[in-house]
Amino acid sequence: MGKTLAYKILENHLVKGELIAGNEIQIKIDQTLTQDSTGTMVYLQLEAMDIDKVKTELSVAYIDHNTLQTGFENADDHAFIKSVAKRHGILFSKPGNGICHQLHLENYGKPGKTLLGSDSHTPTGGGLGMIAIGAGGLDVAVAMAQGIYSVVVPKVIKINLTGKLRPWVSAKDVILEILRILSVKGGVGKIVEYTGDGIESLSVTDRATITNMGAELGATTSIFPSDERTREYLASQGRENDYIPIAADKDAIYDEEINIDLSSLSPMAAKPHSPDNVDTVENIGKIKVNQVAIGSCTNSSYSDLMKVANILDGKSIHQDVSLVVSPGSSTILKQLAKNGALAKMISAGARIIENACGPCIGMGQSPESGAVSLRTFNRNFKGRSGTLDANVYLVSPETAAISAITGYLTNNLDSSDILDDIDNIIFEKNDNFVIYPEGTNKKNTPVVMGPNIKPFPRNNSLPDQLKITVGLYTGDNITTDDIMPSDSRLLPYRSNIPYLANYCFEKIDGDFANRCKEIDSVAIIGGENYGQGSSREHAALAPLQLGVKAVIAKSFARIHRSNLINSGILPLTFKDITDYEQIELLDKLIINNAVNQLNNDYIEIENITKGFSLLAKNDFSDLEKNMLIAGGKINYIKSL
Ligand code: MIC
Ligand code: SF4
Repeated sequence: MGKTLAYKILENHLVKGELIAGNEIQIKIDQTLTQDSTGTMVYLQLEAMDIDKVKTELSVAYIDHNTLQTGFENADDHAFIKSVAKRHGILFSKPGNGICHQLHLENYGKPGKTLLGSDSHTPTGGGLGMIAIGAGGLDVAVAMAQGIYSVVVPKVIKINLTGKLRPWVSAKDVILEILRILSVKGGVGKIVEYTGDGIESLSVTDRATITNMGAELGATTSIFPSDERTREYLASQGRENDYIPIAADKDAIYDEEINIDLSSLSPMAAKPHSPDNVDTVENIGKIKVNQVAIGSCTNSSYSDLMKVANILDGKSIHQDVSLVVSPGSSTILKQLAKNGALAKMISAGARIIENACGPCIGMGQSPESGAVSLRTFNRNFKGRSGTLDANVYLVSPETAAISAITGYLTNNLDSSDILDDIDNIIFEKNDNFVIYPEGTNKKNTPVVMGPNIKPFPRNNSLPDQLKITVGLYTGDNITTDDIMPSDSRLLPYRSNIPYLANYCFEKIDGDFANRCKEIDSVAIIGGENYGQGSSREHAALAPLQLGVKAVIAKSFARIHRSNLINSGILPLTFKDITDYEQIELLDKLIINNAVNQLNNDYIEIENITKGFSLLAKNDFSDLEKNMLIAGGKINYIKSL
């Protein structure tokens, strides 16, 4: 029987377990990446594991999220990460070098390898034919310390692409169409694998746009084969030696199949406030636009920005629009500066901002009250732009640029304007933004720790009787941005969980943190896909700080579920989802014989206030049970 590409790479990296969908396996991790807003926790945890050198082939620490240094906090975090990187043989990418995923694609990703990153958009690397998975920080720290990662084998969906995109339609429209079909939970427990004649016409950066936003499907990862286009891309980055061809077998069996004819697609947009709320630009109509933001790890490649520069060439940005552009990397910015593309954008009235995540994570450029903001980013969750009443639409670079000129959401399909093909160029590299770890070691490099860096909270082992009170009752698709909001005000406190915890669920229920302080042990009730979005383990650590011991939900997003378990918080799934309706805020719940019940098929929870019992599924692997009993992953590792 033929094999999928995903399973071929997993098989090559199998350390323990059987490669059957639903089984837990351990795989060897070749590379890791961290960024600064999750990185401080990762490196505090790595230090707690007391290792000498990392066990991976390559580990990179990027600084790209918290680059707005309005106080000492962010710069202190950068200095901390730099010192730990030196101690353990980790490559350090300085602020200003660019966005982690774009940089990793350009410089380090390799077909056939595995990459684990403490950022949910790590699957960007799938555009190069690697298995690139986003995970919680502790899982990445363990992967650095031990070189392995435990994962439940996902099913594999095949997306068969045929035909060729029309001018003004781009890779972003492909992934928006897939989000329209599958929704933000359609990829949970799955790897999305792309095949078909259509992929030949997609460059590696187009493919990376598609695999990047596979995160929004909830997928474990997404992957394209490595082919001639991959070789071309690696050669343009001066890395042709890293090329190997790799693809699925012709007769590979998939769990599901979707066919998409690229030539039938039109420009699309994800409407407020979810990446799967997708329609065509034409159907949405000519809405007036206040802000256009181009960049992020989804759409900040050289070819994306060259298209933008060519569309803006000789034109003027509409007087009511603020256009901001953040290039993906220093190499791209340098190239745009040298070939005159940057001048074209500036002449048109674009604001060029730092090569960093910036507005994508609310680090500046929040739009005006009630604004319509078109963004080439990957998430449009309510409030993420930093303006609670903004309406954010996710679009392609082409749609963003033309709309910035007209001042309204524009589909330029019928125009006679031709978009030039972007030539393949050889990028000029320099290493001035990178610190290599050679020649340093743990003994001669002290950890540098500013006053804002506080120890992370640790849980206690699971008690035999768990008495919990419902501290929050939420609905479907709660995001990690809802749980632990992130913007320029809160991001500087990513290393200070006690402070950050005061803002937990702030946008949904401003009383939550104070309520928790009145309750001993807290339970949260959630709907479907609880914890979708970011990999930030702060969405587990802040609740842990507030005494949350269990989340009972209809279903969970993959990374957040792992983060809860790593923190020793029980993520329990309703056996019968009608029980969700029977629970109310402040109900008192008891789980008797909690430890023993982890051996049963279902876990019984008594609702003392309402006088009934409900069942939760016991869907934990043996390793997960051990971590829950120990009160989290670090406690478990230390107990071995
Ligand atoms: C995001 O896009 O939400 C982030 C910010 O990159 C997060 C990581 C974080 O919260 O630090 C992610 O996607 O994992
Ligand atoms: Fe940065 Fe935005 Fe990408 Fe997250 S999604 S890594 S914040 S650019």
